[in-house]
Amino acid sequence: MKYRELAFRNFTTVFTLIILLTPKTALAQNPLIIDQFTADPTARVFNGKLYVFPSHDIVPPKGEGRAEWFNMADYHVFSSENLTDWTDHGKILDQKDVPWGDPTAYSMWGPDAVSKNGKYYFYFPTRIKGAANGEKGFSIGVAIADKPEGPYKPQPNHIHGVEGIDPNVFIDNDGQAYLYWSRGEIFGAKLNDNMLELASEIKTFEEIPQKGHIEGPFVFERNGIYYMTYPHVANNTERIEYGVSDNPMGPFTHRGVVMDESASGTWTNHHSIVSYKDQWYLFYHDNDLSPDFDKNRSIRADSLFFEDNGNIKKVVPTKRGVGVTSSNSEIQIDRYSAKSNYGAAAVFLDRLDPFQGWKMVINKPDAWVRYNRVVFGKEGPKEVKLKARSLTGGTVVLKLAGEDQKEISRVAIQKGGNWNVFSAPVEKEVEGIQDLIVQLKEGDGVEVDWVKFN
Ligand code: FUB
Repeated sequence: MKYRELAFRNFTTVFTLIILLTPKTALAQNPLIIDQFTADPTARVFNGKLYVFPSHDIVPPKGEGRAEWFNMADYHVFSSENLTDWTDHGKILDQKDVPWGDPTAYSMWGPDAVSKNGKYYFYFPTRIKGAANGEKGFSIGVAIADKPEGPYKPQPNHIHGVEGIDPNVFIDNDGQAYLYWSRGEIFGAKLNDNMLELASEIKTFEEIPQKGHIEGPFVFERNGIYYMTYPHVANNTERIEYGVSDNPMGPFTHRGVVMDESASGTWTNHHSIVSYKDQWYLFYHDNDLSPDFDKNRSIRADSLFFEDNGNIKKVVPTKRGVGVTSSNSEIQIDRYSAKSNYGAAAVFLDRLDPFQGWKMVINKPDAWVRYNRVVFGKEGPKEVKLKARSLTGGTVVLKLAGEDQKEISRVAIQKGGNWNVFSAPVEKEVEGIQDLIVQLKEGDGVEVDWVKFN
């Protein structure tokens, strides 16, 4: 092989490796991740950053996995400092690398991760080698790392005595760790200091509803109250409920519902609750990127608030999600905070490729969409750009929400079938954090992919 050819080959190999190994960053509203399916998110704060450990729904290779069911072969971890920019740190564990697990099970279900004594412990369920289908064949394993992003090394064996799925580890203020999991009911036990073995009898939380499927426990503490939260099918599909106690091992008294059944009809929900930079959040999932098949899910986050007596206020799912959005980024108004109840809808850019995301279709005069928490710099924007298209042409007005709904710009969208970027000057001073309104003023309809200020 000639020197130049060899040099080129080496260059492309190194370049490909760099691309593969560089963590991918993306901007997000809800769902948080749109280039792959994700479910069962456990959010944890490590070293001042928020990490999310979800499971990873996939469509398995032909002839593998289980048709019309959950299929998961590995786990990724994601992190964010501002809850807007998310980094995918890549794969942290594969079913093929679990010594005790069935490498063909596609059953890497809801995980958790905690930190103790400078190490990171990743808890995950999977089917034991040689076990039959069903939750009975599952156990929970641990993989250990020096950093939240891994690499994680799985232990040779699963945790002795544990049969089931959906591990959750809670470490109390005195350092004692507890493991909770489910298998039709919710179970819990103390963990040894090494975080790898049970250190007490297994308790079944019988006070938690016995009727209707129950799974996915998540325990946390706030102001001396221990909260046991869990998805439960009280009616048709899972909703997130909770009980409280003065002891991490219960008994828990039922207090209410954290999140109602999903409007989309997605049968599962699975969540975690975390406090980050003085705000509480609920991480959960729905089927945003797969409206016709609810076993390909997508993780979401919304703010969570407490009543003065410690009760959790019900969380209403939003598309807007959490975090602020820079006015200089492509503002995805299809992830709106609110919209008129006529003439405005978010639809996929390409129905055959949901990973491309959504567009906003506004097709009635005065129909509008509001996108909250856009951050403008001190200088203020001079120009606004819209990626849009319109078969008939139209005028889009941009306003700031507030009492006088100040109009800041008018953008003419020329008639034509192709996507184009249209711009117009911003006529008013704009600074600080603003809620933006995008409204159709003239024309029969426009489609907007994003809005951006310069
Ligand atoms: O993701 C597979 C299973 O679906 C989880 O383990 C359950 O909690 C439910 O979300």
